[in-house]
Amino acid sequence: MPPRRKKDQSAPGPTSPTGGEVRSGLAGDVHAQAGDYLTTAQGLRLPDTDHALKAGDRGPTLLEDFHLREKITHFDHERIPERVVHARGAAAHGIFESYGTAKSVTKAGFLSEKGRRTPVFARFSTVLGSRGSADTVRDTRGFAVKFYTDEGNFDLVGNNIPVFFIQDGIKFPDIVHAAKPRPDREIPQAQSAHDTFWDFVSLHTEATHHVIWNMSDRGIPRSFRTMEGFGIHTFRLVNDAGATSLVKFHWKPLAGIHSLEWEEAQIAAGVDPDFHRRDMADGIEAGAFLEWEFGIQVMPDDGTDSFEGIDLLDPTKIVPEELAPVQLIGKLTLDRNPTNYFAETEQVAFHTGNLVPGIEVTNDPLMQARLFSYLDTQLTRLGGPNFAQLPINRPHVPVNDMLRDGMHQTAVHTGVAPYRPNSLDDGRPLVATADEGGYVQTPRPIEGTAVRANPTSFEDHFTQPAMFYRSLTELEQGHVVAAYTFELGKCFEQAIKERQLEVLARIDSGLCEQVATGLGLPAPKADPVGDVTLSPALSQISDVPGPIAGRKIGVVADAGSDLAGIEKLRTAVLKEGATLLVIAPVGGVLGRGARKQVVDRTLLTARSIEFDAVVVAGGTTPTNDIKLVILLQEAFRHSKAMGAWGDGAAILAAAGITSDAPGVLLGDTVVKRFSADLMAAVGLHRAWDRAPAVMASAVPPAV
Ligand code: HDE
Repeated sequence: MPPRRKKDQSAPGPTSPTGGEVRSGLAGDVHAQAGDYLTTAQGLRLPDTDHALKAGDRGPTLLEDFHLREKITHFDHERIPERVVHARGAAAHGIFESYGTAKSVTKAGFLSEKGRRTPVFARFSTVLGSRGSADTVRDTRGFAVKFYTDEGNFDLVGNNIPVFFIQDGIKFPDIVHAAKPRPDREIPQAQSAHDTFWDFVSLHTEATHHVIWNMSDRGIPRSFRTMEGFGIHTFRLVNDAGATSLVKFHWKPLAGIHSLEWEEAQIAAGVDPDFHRRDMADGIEAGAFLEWEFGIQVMPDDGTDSFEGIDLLDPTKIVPEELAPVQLIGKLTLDRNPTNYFAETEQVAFHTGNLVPGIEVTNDPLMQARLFSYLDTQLTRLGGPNFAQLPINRPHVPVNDMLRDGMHQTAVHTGVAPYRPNSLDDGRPLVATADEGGYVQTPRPIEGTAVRANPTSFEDHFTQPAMFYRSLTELEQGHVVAAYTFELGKCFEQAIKERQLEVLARIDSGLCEQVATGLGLPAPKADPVGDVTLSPALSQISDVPGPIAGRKIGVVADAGSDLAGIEKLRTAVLKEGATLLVIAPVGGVLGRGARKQVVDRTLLTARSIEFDAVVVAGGTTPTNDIKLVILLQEAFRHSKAMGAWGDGAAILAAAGITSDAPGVLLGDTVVKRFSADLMAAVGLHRAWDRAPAVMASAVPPAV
């Protein structure tokens, strides 16, 4: 008898078309890994997969070994081309629940019906790096969501930055070639701190707005769960009565918007290149799901394609939230990890042209080019035109598309008349009117002369970057200055640095002067943008503590520590959906019985970047282990909440951390108050009052 296979532990999946339970949770892979015996791809049972067939045990390998050849040939072709951009990504399944509040503007059922739940798959990515690059590099993040609605798939393929580098899709290969590694040496990987990037963006100044967002804290998010998301382009929504509105889509993270410190991002890139994907996967596994509210800014569709002087077809412009508030229309919860990275995260194919009735496109020239690109790219990446049949890409509604044959056709189509009109298949498939769910574009007048040109309203490249910069707090502005100074400091060509300083001079003279000082160059004179109306919503620092679900608190301890105190703190932390990790000099278990504490990290395996707060337990024996000093000092330098109870304070003090610094909490014991203060401090993300002193040493002084 063969050994019994363990029952699959993954979440119960849907039922396959043939009625069987689908083991991986994806529809349609009923034949994968079925049966108990190892077989060839043809189903032949195999007696051995450890030895090739040889002429004698020392002899040459025989060509007739069809198992060896099949195994190696398949292995040789395991990789598919990675995405040209957004190659590095991680994804999760979830549910979108509609609040029903969008009913007045769209007839799309998944948005308009209160309480309707729609399955989704969301993939987050960096843009520049290859598949194996680090998560925490300074870059834009992709935020792509596939909604499997009951009217077909809708894909919102957005980013965590609300504007884009270019106004016209024809420039996309240029910006990507400039930002990718230099073609001669293929360096640097996954970053914009190099000559070709700054060469291009300093010449192509429509990139200025996107670049300043990249140089801000938005370029180094703390985690996927703390990122905002944006559809960027203006979409046209259509309601039941056929009335249209122009909208911009927003994702608002319930965990708040938080970013890394630049030094943290750099450390994480080496210490834990999987920092973001690990946070998402571990969080989901621990029940700390990722959550966003979905919102729309609604602008009248009055034929001008503009609003309050802002050209809504220009993807380098935002509509400030103070002018058009974000109205919340639903909630996204990511609550299930993929079962197989390749089958789901790698093979998912997003397409901006995957639309449903009630959601239409506009004439934004960037959006128009995307409508071509996403279908086209899958032909190479997924090896032919049948990628919509892959389980992760299949809509959850019946498909009857008259598309036939092609590479990797997996459907066994019936009927003889995949054409319309026909009589041989009884005239089927039928076409649907709008009332029957057919996607009927709202008629819109199109006229004009064929020209290669932008409207003049696209010409202002500096007002909104100035609005962005001046709406940030001083601390956030300091980060922007530091980022430009770092990136341009990594360039070799003097002319490129000087030209970019001229761009900065047109945004804001203070910004330009500080970066110039850091580079040791004279600040050019230019006419910067004059007074602008600020948009406070652009700053991500808040003085109201947010939820801490999914965050991590590290507690330094050893066998002599107050283990009962640790347990009390753990109980309080778990109640908020956060995690407590014990850090000790060596691994194993501290204490015994009810008070025992398992060591989660040793001083060798712990690094400050993993923790949102670091606390020293009372009773811990002082040590002069340099790794502990580095851990505490880094957490302090990165303005994280810190604390100690009892004589644990002496260990903090030995690392130069005393209670007079903001955000350092000391208590006699772990009483309720200590835990509550600690969690409120984590909810603020950082001890912001401590940050200026730390920044002062990192940023060139204002001139
Ligand atoms: Fe993309 N983009 N893009 N892009 N994009 C791709 O599609 C492209 C643009 C975005 O997780 C590719 O399947 C062109 C804007 C995300 O799988 C490719 C233009 C925005 C993802 C492509 C743009 C995005 C992609 C690469 C200019 C934000 C990852 C592989 C007209 C609103 C989706 C693929 C995922 C992926 C082309 C502009 C976001 C080559 C030509 C603007 C999040 O088709």
